[in-house]
Amino acid sequence: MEKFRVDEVRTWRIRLPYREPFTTSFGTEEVKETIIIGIRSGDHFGYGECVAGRHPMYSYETVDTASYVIDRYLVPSILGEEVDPVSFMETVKWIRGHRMAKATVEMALWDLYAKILGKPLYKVIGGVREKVDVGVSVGIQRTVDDLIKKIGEYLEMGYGRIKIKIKPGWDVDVLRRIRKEYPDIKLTVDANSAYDLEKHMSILKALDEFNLLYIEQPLAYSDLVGHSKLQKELSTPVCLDESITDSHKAWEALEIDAARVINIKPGRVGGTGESIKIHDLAEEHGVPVWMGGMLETGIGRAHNVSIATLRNFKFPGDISASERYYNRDIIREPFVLEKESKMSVRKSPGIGVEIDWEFFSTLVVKEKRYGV
Ligand code: OSB
Ligand code: MG
Repeated sequence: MEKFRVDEVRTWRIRLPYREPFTTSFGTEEVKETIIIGIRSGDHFGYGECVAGRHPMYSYETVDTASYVIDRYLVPSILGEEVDPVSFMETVKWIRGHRMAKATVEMALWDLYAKILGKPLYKVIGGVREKVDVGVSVGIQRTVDDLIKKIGEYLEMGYGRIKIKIKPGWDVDVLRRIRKEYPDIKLTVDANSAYDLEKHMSILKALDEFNLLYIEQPLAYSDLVGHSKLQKELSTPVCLDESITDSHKAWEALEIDAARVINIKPGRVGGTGESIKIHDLAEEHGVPVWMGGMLETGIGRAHNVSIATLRNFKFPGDISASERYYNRDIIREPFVLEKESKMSVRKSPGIGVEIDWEFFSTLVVKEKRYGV
């Protein structure tokens, strides 16, 4: 892999309200607060986006811890240095965890690397398709009627796979209603760790009757053995999301049959390189993967679409159109849903999107520049 010199790094903390609040079993988010990083080598810029939330609910990382790790450790490790995305991850291996912070930088380096080569990122990493299958993740609603209406709207727009967020008390009855209205749609559920193996086994077993593609992250993020035990009781595949923090965890889960499907979020696992490792490991175990989402802006979304072109991405991703998340995206050409519930990867170099700087500048709450 050809190395390049990092001449300048800029970070922007931005705040952008979601079109509507997004509720999961762990809480409600109303505003995207994130870090966009821009890394320059000569005339080329690569961009990355942090997926950490404002509060440590989905992960221990937050936008503040990521900001700290990026400023204190990651930027100094690349500034003025000859790097590539793989060597960067080697260099910062000694920093334990903080994979969302690392991914922010690593993914910007991939974008930059591909731009220097003058090739689209998906080609550089060996993607095999130009359009990826996508779906939509629907948050917990005020009432079941509201949820049914919301699902109806997304189906109307053309989304071919619906994922709903569940938690104890918002599960079996809700699914029964959905299946009554929509017996044949591709349907999945995501519990974000809301269930307990001992306490909720009967509810979890009852999920088997709804013909779900998989059940995402029912138990605690640290509980691989629990998921393996649960899988023995269920015919529906268990899918892991927040449990899979890196490729080693993926290997552990695969070895003990704790995950028959894996949700890969590059921003969660340390970036593109680690995502490819998990993708390959899962494939060796005969396990399909799909692209998760963290309500990203167009920058993170462009990375996710590029990576979802890899061979073993077999289920539709949580990659929806820009307008599903935001009234206005930070990129010039927002992502749109195409026919047959697909989304196109960009063909220009790198992740192939351009920031809409005029709009972007109105969202910036803090800006930093590091020069050589
Ligand atoms: O568990 O997949 C999740 C959003 C924030 C935090 C966790 C999750 C999600 C989603 C959103 O489900 C998926 C998307 O970006 O469309
Ligand atoms: Mg999830």
